[in-house]
Amino acid sequence: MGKPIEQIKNEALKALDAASDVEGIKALSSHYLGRKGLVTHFLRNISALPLEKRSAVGKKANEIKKELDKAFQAALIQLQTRVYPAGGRIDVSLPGRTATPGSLHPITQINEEICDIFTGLGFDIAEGPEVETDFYNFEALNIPKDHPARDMQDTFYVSDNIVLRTHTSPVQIRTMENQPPPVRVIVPGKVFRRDSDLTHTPMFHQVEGLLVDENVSFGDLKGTLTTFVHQMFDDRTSLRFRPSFFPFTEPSAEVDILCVMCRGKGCRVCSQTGWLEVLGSGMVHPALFEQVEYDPDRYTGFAFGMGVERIAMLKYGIDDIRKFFENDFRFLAQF
Ligand code: 2NM
Repeated sequence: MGKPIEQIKNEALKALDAASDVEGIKALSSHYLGRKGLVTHFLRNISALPLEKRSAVGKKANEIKKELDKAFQAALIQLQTRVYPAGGRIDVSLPGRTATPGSLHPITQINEEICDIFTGLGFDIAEGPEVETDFYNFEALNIPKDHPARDMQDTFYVSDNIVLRTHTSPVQIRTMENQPPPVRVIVPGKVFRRDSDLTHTPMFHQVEGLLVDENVSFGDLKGTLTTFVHQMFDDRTSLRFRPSFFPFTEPSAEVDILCVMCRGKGCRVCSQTGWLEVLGSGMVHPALFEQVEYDPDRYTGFAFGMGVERIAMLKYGIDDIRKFFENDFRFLAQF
């Protein structure tokens, strides 16, 4: 008959204690409970016992078989639980879930491209508050009390004297207050105007620039913006400086570029004119220098401003500005 069943059980439990991996436990289970296992063998040989012993020994052996089976199962589960602390069992044969890589928002990309071009020309980047005082947003910029831009219809007022900035120019004023010339900065950031249609959203992004030094001329303005346009689009893109008016610059000019769609032939995008307006610019008004205590007889400067969404729309051929802010991945994933 071989070893008594109690001894087989004790040996099995001792071996199980020493087993440290799934393979080891499965081997033990097979060694004791498998088709040719010791317990199985013992049960099969019960018929060789004297009749009066068979029932009790058989009952005991069956109990031990169950007990060992439970112990092996429990050991396996415990081991698997220890390896995967989340508690679940992991099917390592399942394919992995692919992580979809994100990408920068197209406005962020174009904003960075614009900033890279100007930092390459030696400009520093300046930033400032999006909630401004009436003084920095309007007064210091020579924008008179009755100017239409100051109307409640056009500007978000937080209170009588506090507004959401309508341009990033207040940061240029703050920069000049904080340092003497020479100044060479660009100011990217969010701005807010009460306007909403195919080409306007109540929040949009601007990059404005300011350069102040001795002997700065309109020629420096033209050269700087020409270099910018040639790098942003390509160097076959001609520029046209068209006289205009801004309270903070004199003289002022709108900058048009040759239509990027039709190259001047005339199309829907350029309203058959062959030209696209992309920048405002001018020589800084002496009243602003007085305001920040720069000597207007010694210093001159130029300034300019552009809308990042507008540049992005022209560069990518997008006809509705609102697409940038709907957060539709099918749109955003294209850039
Ligand atoms: C524009 C157009 C023309 C401008 C002026 C200033 C400064 F420095 F004087 F405050 N910053 N930006 C400016 C001039 C902005 O945007 C269409």
